[in-house]
Amino acid sequence: MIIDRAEVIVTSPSRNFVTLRLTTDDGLVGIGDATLNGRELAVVAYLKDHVVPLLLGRDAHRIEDTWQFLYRSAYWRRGPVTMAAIAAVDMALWDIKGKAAGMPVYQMLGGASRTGLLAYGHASGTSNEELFDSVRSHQEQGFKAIRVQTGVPGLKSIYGIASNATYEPGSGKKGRYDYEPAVRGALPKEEDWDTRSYLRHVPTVFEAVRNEFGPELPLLHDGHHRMTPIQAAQLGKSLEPYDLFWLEDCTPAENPESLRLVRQHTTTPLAIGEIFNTVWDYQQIIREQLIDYVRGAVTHMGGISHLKKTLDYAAQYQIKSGMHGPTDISPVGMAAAMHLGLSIHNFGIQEYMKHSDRTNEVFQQSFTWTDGMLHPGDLPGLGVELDVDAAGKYPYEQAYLPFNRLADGTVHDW
Ligand code: EZ4
Ligand code: CO
Repeated sequence: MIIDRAEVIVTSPSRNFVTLRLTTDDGLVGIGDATLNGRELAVVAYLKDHVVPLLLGRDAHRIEDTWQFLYRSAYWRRGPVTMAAIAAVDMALWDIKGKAAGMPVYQMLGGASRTGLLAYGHASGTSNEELFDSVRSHQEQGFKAIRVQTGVPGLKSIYGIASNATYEPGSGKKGRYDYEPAVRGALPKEEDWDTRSYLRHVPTVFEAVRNEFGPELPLLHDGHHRMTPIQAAQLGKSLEPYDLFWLEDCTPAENPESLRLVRQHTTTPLAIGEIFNTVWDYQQIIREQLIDYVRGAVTHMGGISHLKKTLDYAAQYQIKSGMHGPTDISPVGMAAAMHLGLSIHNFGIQEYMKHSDRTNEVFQQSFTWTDGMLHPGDLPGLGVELDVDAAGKYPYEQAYLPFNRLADGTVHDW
């Protein structure tokens, strides 16, 4: 089973996606997600110029050896571009192995450890009424756990709030925060930020949500790296009465020491790592039990093989998975997350945002969504097919994530 074709396919149905497609000499096709939001073409170049030539002629069965070869032979290690490229190769090879074996990938990872994956959706609003509507609409869609993001009085525009986002053209649907459709353009959009206003306002919103929806509903919140350690400690403490499932990215992720300080002050569970790339980024915070959930994505953590190693390590410390699942993870990356999540023992929760109809036209999927639970389905491999003709209708368009400035113009973490 020799890899005799490797193509990199860029498509932008509602946002940009990068897919690696491998074909073997016996005609099996595997696909992997290499999407790095806002920096997509860097991964395309890495794959086309430096990975594709190394793959041709290799045995498609040798997933671990190919991973180690791509990681170690480059000399330059880690980083989002390299690890997204390796992730795509890893996913595509698991897809091929599944098809060769006639088994869904989760079966090859040890089989199902549960019947389905609890998933959380994203509710948001600039006012409490709008937020409550959004929570209700997510409950109507079946979500049993909900992330809550709120506008802050005095701030014009905050990432994560639906009403600030563009609307799906012609759909009549309310805007979504996640920029699907992505905000196309040559420059990132600038937003404003004030941490003190945020820290004052957020606990009042969680109190209102608990009063409205009761104590049972699991609630999550994403701090999006905006706080200093002591501010994060303050927020974690002030949210304790509202029993959060997790507080995500409370401080910038580069400095693991920050989390020690946060931990000393609050029992609010912490989730970290959507921008991490390797087990080494997690090593200290897992060993010192500074987090409760690993947020890494299969797409950005070197694929199924490497994220599984990370999650197995975390399992020793009772730390669970909370894999990143925004719409900038393609349906291929989401399927990989579902196979991994179904098989590991220490699954926690899966982030899930529905892709647009156009994205679903390009990526034909077999996962199911039943009563708030995801399941990857039982087709051999990952269970996702890329319609190359449909993909070709939507060429790449430059799009950026937004960024923050404080009132005095200082660039802030966001
Ligand atoms: O900002 O996916 O938890 N989810 C998030 C996301 C990320 C984007 C980055 O590409 O924080 O919305
Ligand atoms: Co996040």
